Amino acid sequence: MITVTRPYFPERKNFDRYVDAIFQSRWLTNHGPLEQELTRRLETYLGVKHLLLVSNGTLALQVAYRALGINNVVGQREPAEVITTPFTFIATASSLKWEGMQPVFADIDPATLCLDPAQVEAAITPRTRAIVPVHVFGNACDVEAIDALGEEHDLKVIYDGAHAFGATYRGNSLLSYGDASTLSFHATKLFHSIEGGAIIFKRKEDLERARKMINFGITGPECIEELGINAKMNEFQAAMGLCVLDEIEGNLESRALVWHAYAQAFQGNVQLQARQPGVSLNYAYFPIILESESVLLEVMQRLEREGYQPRRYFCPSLESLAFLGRPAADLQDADFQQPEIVHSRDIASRILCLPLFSGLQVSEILAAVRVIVDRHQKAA
Ligand code: T4K
Repeated sequence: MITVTRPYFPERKNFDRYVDAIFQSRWLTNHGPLEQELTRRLETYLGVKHLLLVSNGTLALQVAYRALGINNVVGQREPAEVITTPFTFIATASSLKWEGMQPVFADIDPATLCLDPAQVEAAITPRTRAIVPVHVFGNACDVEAIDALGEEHDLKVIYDGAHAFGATYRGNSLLSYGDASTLSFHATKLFHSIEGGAIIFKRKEDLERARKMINFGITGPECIEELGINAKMNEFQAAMGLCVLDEIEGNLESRALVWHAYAQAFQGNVQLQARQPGVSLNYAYFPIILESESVLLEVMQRLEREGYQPRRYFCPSLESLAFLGRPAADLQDADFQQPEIVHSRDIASRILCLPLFSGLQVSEILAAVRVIVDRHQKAA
């Protein structure tokens, strides 16, 4: 079965070299030498400063919220509100709820699939503390408009850049916008460290606060300065990250071949995500948007018969999940109205991510392309 993704496995010999270094140093975790090397190399590769490695992309979000103080509302009875997108992986919104904040969903732009800044502005209330947009499938959000809203309304902006590894916007790293951006290095991502993640902070003082937080707030043998958690990356994760990074160019080239073959085959046939002008391609995902959910279900069934397992990233649209909603008592609050979500619901019902990973041969996707294009021509 050709699944939607397959983890990248680097050269075994290269991995063994890093593992030998771990056995020699006798250092396994807590800011070891490989974690430090990976930090430096990622800052250079991504063209960013103030990067902090953490144990996964969900903790990257949670630690970023805390380091920026958005969950900490003194003298306020209701939880802080944070505006985010309903069209994303569950972790973007569940991490907010988990940290005691209330996700408020604003609708997406139906072409780029990223948060619509006008909808964000309409959702701002006196209780709003932050905006958490997602560069979904590696596309850039409207970062200028969103950063301007953050400044104008004194809101922190944390971009969930889990899909945006290596993406640039107008020549600079897409991860350099907002107060912070987060990354996921999960095994299924184009760059991975088995599990892992990173936060890129705008300000050095936020990085330093977060660095303490991910090691229980400990700053010395008898010194615990503040509340913290364990979110450190260990040396085996860093070793995998280093050898995946050693081979990143070949990985990207291989993904690019498949990505462009899909793009060429579907151009003018099937609706594709509109790229934000100025954003580079990182070949992270290949989503297609079908005419309706029933067409999507039929296409999925036929693809499965041909040996493909695409995925409905991201379905359902998250505003539909009751456990992310406001507590019942709050619902009577006249101040609050969950903005109406139209586009995210619609897109979530008919979007499908096709198989895309390094090593997948263009010839292996042809049957999938045929199934989809045939179905489209039948419908037209
Ligand atoms: N924000 C956003 C926007 C995100 O997309 C994510 C994660 C996060 C935050 C949180 O970051 P992390 O805390 O995860 O670092 C996968 C990933 O688990 C998840 O990291 C990712 N987003 C999400 C988009 O995709 P699932 O539920 O689709 O994973 P799973 O296990 O079904 O794997 C997908 C396919 O990959 C399978 O069909 C087979 C293949 N696979 C997977 C694994 C783990 C393999 O062949 N081998 C493997 O070892 O969530």
